[in-house]
Order: sequence, then structure tokens, then C-alpha cells
Amino acid sequence: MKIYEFEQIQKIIDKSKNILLTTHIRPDGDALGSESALFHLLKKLGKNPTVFNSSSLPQEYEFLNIGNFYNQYHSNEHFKKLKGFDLVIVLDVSAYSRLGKIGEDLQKWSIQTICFDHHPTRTDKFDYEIIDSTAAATGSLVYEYIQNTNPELMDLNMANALYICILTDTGSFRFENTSSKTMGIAAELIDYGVKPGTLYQNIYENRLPEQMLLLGLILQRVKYTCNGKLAWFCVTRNIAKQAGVKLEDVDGYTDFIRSTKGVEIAIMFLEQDDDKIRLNFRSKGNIVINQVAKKYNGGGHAFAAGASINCKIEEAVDEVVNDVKILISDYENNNC
Ligand SMILES: [Mn+2]
Repeated sequence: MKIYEFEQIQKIIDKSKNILLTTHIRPDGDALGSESALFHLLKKLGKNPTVFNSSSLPQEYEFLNIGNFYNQYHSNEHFKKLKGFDLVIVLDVSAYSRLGKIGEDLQKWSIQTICFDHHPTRTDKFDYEIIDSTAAATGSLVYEYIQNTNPELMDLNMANALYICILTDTGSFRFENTSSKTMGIAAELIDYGVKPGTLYQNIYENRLPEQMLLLGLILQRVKYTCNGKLAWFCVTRNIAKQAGVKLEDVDGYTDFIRSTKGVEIAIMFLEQDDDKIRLNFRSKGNIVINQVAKKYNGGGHAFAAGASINCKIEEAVDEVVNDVKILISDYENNNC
């Protein structure tokens, strides 16, 4: 990103007072960390920021909620409030449809928008954009923005939030998106006082016993095909109930199954309703998976993507496993 692009963003923020921050449904560490860092920055700039998300705050990110600033958006209660904002900052997503209900409602008002994002799949255009699909996390773009405009305002709260962005979106610095630049930013954040071990534990070593029980049930049910290159599993509402896990707390399992030797792609089918199935795709890095997600109106990164499909879970399995089998055989044909 060029310095003048950050300066332009700063000019827009300088002219605004009531600023809304929002992000995609089922927010992850990058989405929530970016919101948190910008919230604290805007406060220091004398602005009146508000965070509204369509989804609730996942329990493992509760420690970021210093001052209880994460609000869940409820259309019936908050729709009229949207009119009072003079600027909306959309984080970690470039599609109104992925913002959930608030995205639908925002389009009914005409409010200026800024978007910070690093996803390659882009649907909507925003008034001002800081977009870089080579960035490991949206949080690293937020970090660059702060360093180029208000470096003296950076503090430990903001540094912690930005470190969470990078930690989670790089899979704890394991994924290929971990560049020397990413490591450089992480190192600078540690210089602000970030404790990497503590933050890691906050997020990854706080699994509920129920989630571990569900892991056991999933491990007994994984199916392999394509000579072990494709692994998939279903989490029905029944199995989740048996383990005592709420559907919104079913997370991280697809990454774990991908870690199996020989597996190139792992898929989770999560039954949300009788005829609504959430799909979660994880690829080891040889086969791009987001075009299959796109086919089902989803999206994401090349090797980590998601979508939703409206049918019975058995039909979803038939259709999607077949699509991915074709993808794997294309890959094999091109690599023999
Ligand atoms: Mn992200």
C-alpha cells in the first residue's frame, strides 16, 4: 500500500465523528482484532466509534472485549441508529452479503464507507479501500495504516489486538501467507509488550471439554476418498447435541483433519438446520479450493474457504464431495 492511500483514509476519518465498525458473520480473530485496534485508535483520536456485528462474540475472544465495546446488531432495535453514523469501516470482507443483517440494512442508508480487506474474492465496491490480497491479515493492513498516520497512538491494547489478527490468520505462523513482512510486524508488536504465549493460550488452549468430546466423535466418523487425499466429515445437530456443543462453537476441526498424512483437502459439513448445511474447506496448499466455495455462494482464501448450501446433509455430501473429487483428479492429471 502507498502512504498517500493511508493519508487519504485518515482525511476521511478526520472529517467524521460517529464511526461504525463492522465485519463478516462468524467473525474470526482477524476480524475482531482489526475492529478492536481501530476502536481504540478512534477513541484516542477523539471520535465516537461503535462496533456492531451481526454475529455474537465467540467466547475465546471475550478477553479482547475491554470496556465491552462489541455489540451484536439487532435490526429491530438498531436499524434507525445506523442513520446517525457518518462513516462505516468494513473489515476483513468485501461483500455486503457476508456482513449478515447489518450489511442488508446498511445498503438502505447512504453512508460513506471504508473497507480494509485482504481476501482475493471481492464482490462489492466501497468508497475508499485498503485492499491487499498479499497481506497475511487485515490486521497487518490496519497496522500499516496506524504506523503511517498515527504511530504515536499505538498502545498495548491495540498491539495485542493486531497480534491476534496475525496469529489467527497465519494459523500461528504456520501457513504460507507468513512472510518476512508478517514476522516483522509481529516482532514490532512484541516490542509494544505483546506476550505471544499468553495470547496463544487465550485462543487455542481454552477449548471446552464439550468441544474435545466432539473432536472424539468427529475422529470416529472421518471418511477418506481419492487415495486418502480427500477427508470429509459431517457434524449433524444430533452429534453436536450429544457432545453438548453449541453450533457456533463448532470450529477448528477442519484444520485438524487436514493435518492427516496424505490429506490434501478436508471438508466439514455442518448441519445448521434441516436443509441448511455450512461447508468448511481446508487445503494443504497444493489445490486451490475457493472456486468450489464460490460455486455455493461462499468464498474465502485460496486454501481456506467456506460456503452454505440449502439441502439435506446427504445431498450436500454427494454433490460437494463429487466436485472436490473432480478438482483432485484434475490436479493429479496435471501433476503426472
Ligand atoms: Mn482475515
